[in-house]
Amino acid sequence: MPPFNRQSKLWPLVAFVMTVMAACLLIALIAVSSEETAAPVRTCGVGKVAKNHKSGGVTEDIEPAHPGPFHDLTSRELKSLRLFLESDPEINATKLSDQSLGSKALVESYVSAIDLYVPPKIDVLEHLDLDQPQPPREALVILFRGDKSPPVVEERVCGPLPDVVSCRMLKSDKRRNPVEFSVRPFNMLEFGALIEYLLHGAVEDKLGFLLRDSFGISYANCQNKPCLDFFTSPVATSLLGDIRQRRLWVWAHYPVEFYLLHPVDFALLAVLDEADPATFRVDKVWYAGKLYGSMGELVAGYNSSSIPKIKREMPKGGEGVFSSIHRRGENPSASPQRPPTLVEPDGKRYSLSSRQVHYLGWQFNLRMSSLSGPQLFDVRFRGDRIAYEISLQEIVVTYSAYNPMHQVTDVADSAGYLGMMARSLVPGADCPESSTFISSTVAGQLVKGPVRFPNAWCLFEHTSGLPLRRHMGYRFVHGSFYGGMLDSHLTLRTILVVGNYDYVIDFSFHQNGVMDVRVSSTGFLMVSPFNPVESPYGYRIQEHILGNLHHHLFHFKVDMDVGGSTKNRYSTLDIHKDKALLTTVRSAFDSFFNYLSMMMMMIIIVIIISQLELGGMSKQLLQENKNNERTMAWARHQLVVTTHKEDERTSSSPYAMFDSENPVVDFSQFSDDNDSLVDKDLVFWLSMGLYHVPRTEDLPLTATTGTKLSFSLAPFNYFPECPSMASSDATRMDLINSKEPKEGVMVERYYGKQKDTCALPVPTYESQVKENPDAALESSKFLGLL
Ligand SMILES: [Cu+2]
Repeated sequence: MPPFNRQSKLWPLVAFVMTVMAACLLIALIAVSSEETAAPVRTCGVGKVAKNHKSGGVTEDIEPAHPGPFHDLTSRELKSLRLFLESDPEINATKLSDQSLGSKALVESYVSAIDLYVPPKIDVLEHLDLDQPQPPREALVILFRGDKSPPVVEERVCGPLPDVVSCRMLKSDKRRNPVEFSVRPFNMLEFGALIEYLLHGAVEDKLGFLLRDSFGISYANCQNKPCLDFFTSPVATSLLGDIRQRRLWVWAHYPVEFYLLHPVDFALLAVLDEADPATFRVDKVWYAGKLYGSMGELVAGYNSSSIPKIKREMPKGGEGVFSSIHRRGENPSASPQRPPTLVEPDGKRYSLSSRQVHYLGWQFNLRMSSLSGPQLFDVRFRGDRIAYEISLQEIVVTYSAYNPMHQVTDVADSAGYLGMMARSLVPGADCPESSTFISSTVAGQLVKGPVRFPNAWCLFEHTSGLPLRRHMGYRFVHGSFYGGMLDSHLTLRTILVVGNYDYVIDFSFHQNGVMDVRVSSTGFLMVSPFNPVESPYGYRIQEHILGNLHHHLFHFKVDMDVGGSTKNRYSTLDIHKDKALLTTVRSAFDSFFNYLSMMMMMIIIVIIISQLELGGMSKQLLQENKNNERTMAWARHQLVVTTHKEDERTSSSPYAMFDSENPVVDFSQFSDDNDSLVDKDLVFWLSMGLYHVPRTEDLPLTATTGTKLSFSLAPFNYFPECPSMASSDATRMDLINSKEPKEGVMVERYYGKQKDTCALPVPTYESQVKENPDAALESSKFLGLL
């Protein structure tokens, strides 16, 4: 067969193979080009961002050039104020670059804290409601005047911001100014001096050998190992009988995570009456369950072996110790999976701009008071103002114990400047990853210039998984139908870390016009060294420690302006077996709402009506007007109603930790004038509390389950029907044909039939932390502000 013929017979085969290859190439080409042109899957929560939402749902960190009346002080304002304070000859604040811990620390003029001084309400309302110019912005400055004789604490109002021209002394009928130096808030300057002069000085000199003998460790000379840690319990001036005295119990703890769960049975009572740290001295000493009049007395007894002694070894730290919070134990999940997460399939339904939030009919302004923590202003629903101000006032914990340190421990946490304790909320742990994180900017003694804490707040929309409302009509005779919706709502959260405890504070806004304020407690317990004599005061929860019974108390201010009106009435609805009696409360004395006795009463704020629901009842057990109780007079009642007064801005002060001999703010005076409450601008002062009996399950951390306290503001005959009826979140079901039920059911989703998908956002927190570790944990910079 000639080659030609063979080739001619091969041609059809070659042609076929070529055709197949060409077809394959074409298909591949089409596939590649369609991959290039197909729309990528949208990331959940991104893409359809609500109007004015400038942050893209990650962080809100823009400081406006012209901040509104409630906006926190901006970096620019803080910087220019600082310069004024340093250059003003009367104030002469120590320059930031000159600041040091130790010897000079307390004898100069120090800026302890700076906060926005919110303008008077009347001026703000004229601005908001009557289009008047915005009142000038001013700052409240707390100055430690160690340079004065006698040293004092001054509160000054400085303004106008940003170009300050004067700092006047704050004048108020309800609080004195200046304030005794002895009742000043805690501060790192003092702690630095305490360490230098007492712990590393006199205590190490006299008791170093005893501490090493007894506990294997002392406060100093620890040979490159950690030394004893310390914690302080203030002794209130009412217990001392002299407001000029300042005493701290300084307890010793092993330096093991977490140190407060490792107390050793040793403490000293430090005398810090004078500003000059060279005068600091030790008064009494507690050792092995006994109190000694001086360090010398203890040493003499120890050397002669005439007193009980202790012999303990330093506990091994690391992941295995009971007090660490590394994961441990058998994982109930054989193969770990991620927990459920939140997605916002169509983007965010809220917006945030210049600290003002809008969400499905709600509107409010948020701010973080450096001194007292979270505050909301001008809270509105459907355009109507409900409250002018909702703010945390104070957090108190009172302890009981046999040992003198815990016995006197009645902690008023605003001495730690509550707002400065809100930092570093963690996405996916403290807040949903979909949250918008909001920064706070604060200034203090030990930092050069304003400090920005990036994640001081988080804002997120979520569902509790609970229906807000629903009904399923099953029966033909009454009609078969269904209507309901999940309770999707917006929550603004901050977490205040006050020493050992972490307080989670949530403000939630529901679609039916109800707003909740909730406090949950978590964190570490503060415990005592175990001793059988402590048994009436708590339970032994580990070999060496006893968890002391204590009482958490929280105080809130709610300045209600229902329907935008500053003329409100307060009524109670007394519920009997067969009737409910509405009573208008006419005076402040009559407004005292006490624990337990009136459980069946509702509180109603009349004119255009709103309802206040109280939760978290617990009676303050301290004896009235005795010892520390005087400084927390707000805790005597669950509710007190007064009329709005600029002189009664806060129910507590940063001095409350020490000032019970003569409280700087005495809340009991707020109702002394027994104001008429009829058609007046009413302020509701609410206290909530929780007894905490520590148990082994509080180790290593107290959980938030069972520790939540809350109050709600709800419309009451305000709207003709439930406002959530307008929500497109609802689902309705009907029979397709009510006469022929077998034809089936029709499901209506009011938000439409959307079938698109979105992809989970890629977590970015780890890379943010890599970029700026100090945003999460202090790692390269000291950000201590106190
Ligand atoms: Cu507790």
